[in-house]
Amino acid sequence: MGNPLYDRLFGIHAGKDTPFLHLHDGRTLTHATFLDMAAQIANALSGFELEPGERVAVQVEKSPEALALYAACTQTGLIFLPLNTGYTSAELQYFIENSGAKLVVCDDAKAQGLAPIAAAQNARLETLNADGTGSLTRRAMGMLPAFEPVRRSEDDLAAFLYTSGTTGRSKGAMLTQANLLSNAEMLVQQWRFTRDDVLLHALPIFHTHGLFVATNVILASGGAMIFLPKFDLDDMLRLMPQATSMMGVPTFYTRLLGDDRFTGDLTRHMRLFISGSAPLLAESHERFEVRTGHRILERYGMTETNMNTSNPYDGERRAGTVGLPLPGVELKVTNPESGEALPEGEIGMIEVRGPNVFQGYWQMPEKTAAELRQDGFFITGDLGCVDEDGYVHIVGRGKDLIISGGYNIYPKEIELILDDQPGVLESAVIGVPHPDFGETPVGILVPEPGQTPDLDAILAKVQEALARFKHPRKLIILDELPRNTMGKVQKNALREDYKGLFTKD
Ligand code: MLC
Ligand code: AMP
Repeated sequence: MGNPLYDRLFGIHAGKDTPFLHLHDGRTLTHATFLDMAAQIANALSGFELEPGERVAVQVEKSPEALALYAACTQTGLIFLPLNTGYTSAELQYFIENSGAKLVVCDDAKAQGLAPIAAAQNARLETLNADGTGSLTRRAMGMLPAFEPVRRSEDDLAAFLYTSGTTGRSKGAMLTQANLLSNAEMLVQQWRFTRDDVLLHALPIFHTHGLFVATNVILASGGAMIFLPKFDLDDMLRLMPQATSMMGVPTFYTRLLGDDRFTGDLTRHMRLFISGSAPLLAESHERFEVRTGHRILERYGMTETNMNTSNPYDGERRAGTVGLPLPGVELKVTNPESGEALPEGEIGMIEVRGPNVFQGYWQMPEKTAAELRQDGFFITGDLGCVDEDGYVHIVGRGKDLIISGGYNIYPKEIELILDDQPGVLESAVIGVPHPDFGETPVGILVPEPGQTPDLDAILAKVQEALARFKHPRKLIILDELPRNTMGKVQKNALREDYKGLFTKD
């Protein structure tokens, strides 16, 4: 039985002196060196007396060691729970408590703030910094560079990823080894990844896109990554000629297109550009082709399902669509009220089923039941239709979600804080178009009678509670919120009124 996720992503590279990670500082780590590092960390983890299936909450900067920690969790049967590096202590407290993590790994700079939270949970705290130093790697250094993977099956849980919800509370999506493996191996085929590929990797590794799509696909194919700490335009332009492929959120593409130094010459060595996590404007798609001669391949996925649809590698890559359901993934469009399947071409709720679909939300049976049907179909919350050629179009969201630069923001989480502030009667947070991030949150406040809320003090409160990317870029005071006859706030009307705040039209 072995440990399928470890064996098929990592173990297959044992002893190979082939390049795996090309680093920002010019160093290259081979597969063998990386696996040695992972085994040393696995040996350190096994000294912590954790049982397979326990959660390891990880909030660390992107580094080879951070990736080796993912491999080590797989090897030791621990559940990897990566967290956005922007989260505040208040946000982290929830994730650590909710997941019941027994090991927390963070940057030295965050250790003091997290120590009481970890202690309250009886969790061990170790550190890992951006440069690979920290208590975890100090322990690992003296360990043997070999570790016999703990036996696991494809049905065992491998990772939790937290995803926010319409009620404001995040939910831990439980993903099995099979969820991750089936998607990664199928994408290698679909997108034709081979050991000759070099992926320009500038995404964070705490989300589906950077970890389970980009990294797992490269691991499964035996290729290499140019592994950058973050998206930096100068680095991207400098290193692109050494890559064969890139995966990015739409902001990557608009930033590249916004720079005159980005020319077709730089992309001559590239065979594939992939976009996802947020809608790519058809205009960006077309401008990119004019500039480089490459047609971006757009795909659609989510935390709970990994990848669901993709434009074809060979066939037509259709701008403004997310392509066709991937092999093994069933997709239907249903009436959001009745759940009945709709005829071809009609707009409704997108539902998906397949080996990629998660197991449910950790310890939230009601939320799981509300979104994951008994028959295995997951109700995505995305509205769309399927055209006569089978291409899926996403036309909107049934869920009240804002996507800023590929990060999801649920308005409720911000509204709960705004509503609590002195002088505020109620609030509504909406997403408006933004030239760089695609969308950005704006907060509309209704004051209590006779009050004038202090906007600076309110922003300071939001900053204390929430990660930077969730902060409203603007707060606006209105006498009242537009409501329909049922009394429901008409966010569409607000979005219409403020759509030009950050764009010319
Ligand atoms: C950073 N900031 C953001 C932001 N990223 N604000 C809003 N939205 C974002 N996405 C903050 C910074 O903290 C900074 O704060 C300010 O905004 C401007 O920063 P910047 O230097 O312009 O941002 P940068 O660091 O360059 O990051 C932008 C980005 C990054 C787009 C490159 O956010 C990114 O890599 N996004 C990818 C997200 C991703 O991987 N999503 C996949 C989810 S999985 P200050 O204080 O300086 O103003 C998923 C499923 C699927 O969705 O289908 O893939
Ligand atoms: P997350 O919960 O962070 O995984 O985000 C998943 C959501 O991102 C999906 O439900 C969609 O709303 C959105 N998304 C992902 N890829 C695309 C895409 N190519 N086009 C439009 N929306 C997308």
